[in-house]
This record gives sequence, structure tokens and C-alpha cells, in this order.
Amino acid sequence: MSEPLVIALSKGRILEDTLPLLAAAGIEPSEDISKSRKLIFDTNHDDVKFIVIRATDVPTYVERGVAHMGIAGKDVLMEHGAQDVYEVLDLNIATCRLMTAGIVGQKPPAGRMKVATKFVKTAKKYFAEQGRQVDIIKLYGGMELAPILGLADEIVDIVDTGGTLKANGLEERELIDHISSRLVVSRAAYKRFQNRIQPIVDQLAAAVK
Ligand code: PRT
Ligand code: MG
Repeated sequence: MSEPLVIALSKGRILEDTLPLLAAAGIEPSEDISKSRKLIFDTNHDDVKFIVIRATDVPTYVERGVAHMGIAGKDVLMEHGAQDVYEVLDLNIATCRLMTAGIVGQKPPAGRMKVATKFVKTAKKYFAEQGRQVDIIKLYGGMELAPILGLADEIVDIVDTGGTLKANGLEERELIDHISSRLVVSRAAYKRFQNRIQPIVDQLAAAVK
């Protein structure tokens, strides 16, 4: 049997929207992923396997070619800076916005601004491109708390409905980027397995439409 193609899926909120697309493309896991603690799943294709991992780890597996393809949010891909991968398809799922936000009505400070975020590289790049000097404070979650307690003046975070910001007395400031989940393919894998990867890409593209 040929070497199986490994598709890295982000667990969490993207997974729910990913599985119907893969099913429409004819690929389905052999068991219910949500009811299992496994990390590797067989599919209805002998030569295709899924791995289900943290969203932030998907670019690493694909970049290093141990997963041939992967699905991750644009936010995660930008922050990782995934080098040796092709972003081949916008799956148009898990859509949201990467925003700056601050306390309602509060003016940004005159001097150097403090920005709390888990998107350190992306935030640095955004403010640098605008010629603005900021101190970035790395957090791993609950960014909304930082301006409330005065740890930071602003945050950079994902916004969907805006409900989380509102509940914490924060407001949207600047749009950094529109976000959705993308299909990425390892460059090395694409060279070796183009004849097997391209049909999957094409079927997913048709499923997205
Ligand atoms: O949770 P974990 O640390 O394991 O990883 P993760 O947070 O990266 O995974 P997960 O499953 O929470 O999110 C995966 C991806 O979903 C992100 O990388 C985005 O591409 C996408 N996505 C889409 C979102 C949202 N919508 C979203 N609303 N990711 C996070 N949120 C959070 C946001 O951080 C904020 O806390 O939801 C809150 C805002 O939502 P609203 O509706 O209140 O504005
Ligand atoms: Mg999360």
C-alpha cells in the first residue's frame, strides 16, 4: 500500500466546520472524532489519515512535511509564519476578524502604547508597518482582562460577534485582517504526491462553493 497522506486538522471550533467539507469531498473519519481520545484517525480511504491537534501546531506539522496537508486559521498561519507551505484554498469557515481593541471611550496613550496579545509577531508587524512604537505583552488567553487591570492599553485579539469585548467594556478599534480557515499543503509533499493531493484540493474547492 502507498504511504498514507496525512491531513492535520485543528481541534476545537474549526473542526465542526471542517468535517462536513471533507465529507463533501468524499473523505470521512472511520469513527466519531469528538467521542474519541485518539490523535490519529483512519478514514474511508485506505491511504488517507487524519491527525487532530492543537490549531497552533498544524503549521509545524505541515511545514516539516510529516503532515502532507493541514487546515488552520489564517491568524494561526500568519503568527506561525509557515514557510514551506502553500496556502491553496480559503475554506471560508470559522470566519472572524483580527482586531485591536481598548476600553470604551478611552483614548490611546500619548507615548508608547502597551499591547497585550497572543499574536505577538502579527501585532509587532502591524504596528511596525504603521511606524508606531509599542510594547507587546505576550498572553496566552483572556486578553480582555489586560486593559481592565491596566496591564495594557490595547489588545490584539480575534473578534466574531463582538460579544466578548462588549461583556468586558471594550470596543473595537482597528481591523488588522479578515480571518478564515485555510487549506495548506507542504511544498515537499506536493512535489511527491501531486497526483494524490490535487484531486483532494479540487474536491474541497468544489465543496466550498
Ligand atoms: O483554544 P486553544 O488554545 O486550544 O486554541 P485556539 O484558541 O487557537 O482554538 P479555537 O478552537 O478556540 O479557535 C481556532 C480558530 O478559530 C482561531 O484560530 C480562529 O481562526 C477561529 N475563530 C473564529 C475564532 C473565533 N472565531 C472566535 N470568536 N477563534 C477565537 N474566537 C474567540 C476570541 O479569541 C474571543 O475570545 O472568541 C472570542 C470572541 O468571540 P465573540 O463572538 O465574542 O466576538
Ligand atoms: Mg480557544
